[in-house]
Amino acid sequence: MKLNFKCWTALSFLMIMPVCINAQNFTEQNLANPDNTPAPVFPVPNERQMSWFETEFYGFSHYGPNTFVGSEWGNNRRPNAQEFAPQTVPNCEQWVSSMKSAGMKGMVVICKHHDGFCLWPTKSTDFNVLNSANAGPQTDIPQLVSEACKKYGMKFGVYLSPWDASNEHYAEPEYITEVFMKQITELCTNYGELFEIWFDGANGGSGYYGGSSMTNRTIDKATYYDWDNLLDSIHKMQPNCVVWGREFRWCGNEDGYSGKTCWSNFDISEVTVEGANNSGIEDGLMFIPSEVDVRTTSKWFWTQDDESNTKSAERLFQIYLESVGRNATLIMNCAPNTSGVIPNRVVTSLEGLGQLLQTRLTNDFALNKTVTANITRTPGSFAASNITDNNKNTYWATNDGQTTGSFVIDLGETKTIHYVMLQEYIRLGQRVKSFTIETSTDNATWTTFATGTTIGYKRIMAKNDDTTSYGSGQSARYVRVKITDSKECPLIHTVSVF
Ligand code: FUL
Repeated sequence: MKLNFKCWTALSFLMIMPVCINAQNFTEQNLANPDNTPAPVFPVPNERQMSWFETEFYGFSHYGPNTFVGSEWGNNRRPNAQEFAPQTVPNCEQWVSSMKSAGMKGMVVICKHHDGFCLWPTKSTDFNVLNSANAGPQTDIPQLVSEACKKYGMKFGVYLSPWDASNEHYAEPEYITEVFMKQITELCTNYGELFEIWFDGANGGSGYYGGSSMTNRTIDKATYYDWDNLLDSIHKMQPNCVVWGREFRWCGNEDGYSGKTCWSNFDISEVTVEGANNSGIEDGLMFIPSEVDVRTTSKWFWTQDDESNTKSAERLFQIYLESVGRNATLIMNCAPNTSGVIPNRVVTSLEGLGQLLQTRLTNDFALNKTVTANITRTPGSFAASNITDNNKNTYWATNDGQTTGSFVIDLGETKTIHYVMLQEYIRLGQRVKSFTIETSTDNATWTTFATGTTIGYKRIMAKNDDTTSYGSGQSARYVRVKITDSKECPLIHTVSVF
């Protein structure tokens, strides 16, 4: 009797089990979703943001009257277009080729800084190159840079300061309709495709260089520029252009780092909160990823003295790890001098950075290597081998509700490794909250390489997350990544080992 009962119990278990397995595995598969694609975890990026993220690293160039008088913000001078006095038309090809040598994939050109001087022949104000000195009137900076970008296969973007410290209409509605919007329209229609438009958040309050006769120069930043309509207008003219402050955010500092925890999720109302800018907001409702802006020297505009502050290639590499390697993009300033070129010292550091990126982050030991996961989403095409197939559109996933999982990459032979790069399939939302990387030479004894929190578009982990030096690395034939917490099932599209 006892035996029979046991038999029945076992039999019923066996009969029920396939149903349970089906119930677990087929949750997301239905007629509308035959591929069992995981449901998105919102917010998710738009196409513009995806291709902006993939640009990863690009430059900008603070250049204008400030270059010739050695100031950063105009310093309350009366507007004088003659201060912009290049002896020859600047060599914008040299700007772009130097940036390319560093590994950059695009350039954002300063078209108007806070002083209000327009580096192109705009119809919106007389304070522009046409009234400048020497070769100034022949100098249409966005034109020259966009041509150079085309020639060197680089993306092209523009920086336009909303704050205009010299325009007499600033702080009045006329400035938006008759000046700012006209400038945006000229830049969006005359120079080809833009990938990014940068609107600086700086606002110097009363800051009218003409001085005391003008009062009431302060504005309400949240409403004055009519951001929502501005965004629509820009996208009508430039559908592939991401807009500063709305589609990407300032990282919260100008020292070249994003938070180790860095969510692309954010809320517009937090745009000015420094800490939030740096780490994002885990449950933020909008996808507004981080952009790190940094100088190659210590000032935004060139001065002779500041050349001695040029950062070394190693320091720039560290900045790269702490920005691109922390789920942000990196925009690096390379200020041209009065001769219209980026100084040699800066070029040397840029080239050095390009070489470091080449030698340290291109030879992927994991490419096409075998990957074994402890759990894989079924049915569907979510195999662990997707992680090393060099295809950004395939990914490994776990089943719904399974917020942890691990996989082992077999490098085939023991290597000395310095960096592990991880990428989530963020088209379906950023998910991972914590992970651990371990290595082994025998697939039995494991040593921790590094632990981290968020991954996002890209996370590059150095040993012990120490970005300060290249170090001696760690011996590894097997690399194990454990996702220890995630908002929903983790989706990992690539892991590279260098
Ligand atoms: C800041 C500006 O005030 C600096 O002059 C520079 O343009 C930098 C990129 O952004 O907020």
